Amino acid sequence: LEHVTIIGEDNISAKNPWFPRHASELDNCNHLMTKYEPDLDMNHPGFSDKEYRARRKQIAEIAFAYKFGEPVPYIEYTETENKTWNAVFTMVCDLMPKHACLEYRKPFRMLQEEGIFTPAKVPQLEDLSNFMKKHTGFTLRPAAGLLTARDFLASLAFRIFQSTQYVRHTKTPFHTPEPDCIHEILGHMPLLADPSFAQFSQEIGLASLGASDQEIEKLSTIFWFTVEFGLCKENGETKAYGAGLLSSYGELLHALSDKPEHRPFDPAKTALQPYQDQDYQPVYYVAESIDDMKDKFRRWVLQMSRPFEVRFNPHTGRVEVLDSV
Ligand code: NLE
Ligand code: FE2
Repeated sequence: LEHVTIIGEDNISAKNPWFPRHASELDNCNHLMTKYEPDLDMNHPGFSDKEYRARRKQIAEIAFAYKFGEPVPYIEYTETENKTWNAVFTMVCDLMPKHACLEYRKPFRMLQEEGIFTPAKVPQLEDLSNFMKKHTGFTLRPAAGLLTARDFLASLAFRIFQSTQYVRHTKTPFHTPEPDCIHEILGHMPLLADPSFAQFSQEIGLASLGASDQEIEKLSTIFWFTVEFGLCKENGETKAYGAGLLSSYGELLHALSDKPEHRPFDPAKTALQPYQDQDYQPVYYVAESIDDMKDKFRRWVLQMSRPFEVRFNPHTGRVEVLDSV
């Protein structure tokens, strides 16, 4: 093994961007993307709905005020919001046994047994955060909307998931192009409570720290075709593990139909695949299994060009930077 030294905060060369070394620094990693917002985008179902826009603002304020270490504030969801949750939850309960992978189905059942997943009410992020913490150490912090890829991926390095807390517009329960808490809760959280998947999520986060813009683009493309829209094989059948599929019964059925193209997951190729985030995907990548996907990803990450390595120290909660050149 080559000689490694831990390098300090000020010692990273100028061409490598700043990145958080501790989860408390994620208070600075909440930069929002402004596309498909109810205030700005005429195609958003909330664009002409004043009440919806006011509600979004109110919930966004909670995320802007949030500081590391605080519990995620409780939200009293409205009857309309609970009804939208109910519509999606009922469909997912129906489709999940046949179409979701085992790593999803198992925690899903536990969430039902613990009374966190119920048909009547949008679950509280704080309850989900505590649930995941017990199983994988993942916790949540509230996000006001779609974050930049760099900020979103950085939080995963600390096993923190930045989650929106508002609910999609009631006119479009089956699909929304932007994340909302139904997507985060039904799509992401069961899998973040699975130890193997949680580890993969942290690894993709660690790989993003201090990466170039070009590498961030590749990592977020891989994230898109795995964590968001991934399919995998299970006993000879194709199942969904992507959160964007498991929170959207419209797209789930599309993805598993013979309409879109299915290609084998191969990080070098998948990383270069252009995608759009407004409508159902025309192409999906199918992994042999989640573990196989993880292995392939790990091997691919080794060819990234960062001049240093990072590792997460679970005792201090800090990311350490190892100078390996
Ligand atoms: N299309 C997903 C849904 O409707 O739940 C959200 C995707 C967010 C990237
Ligand atoms: Fe997502």
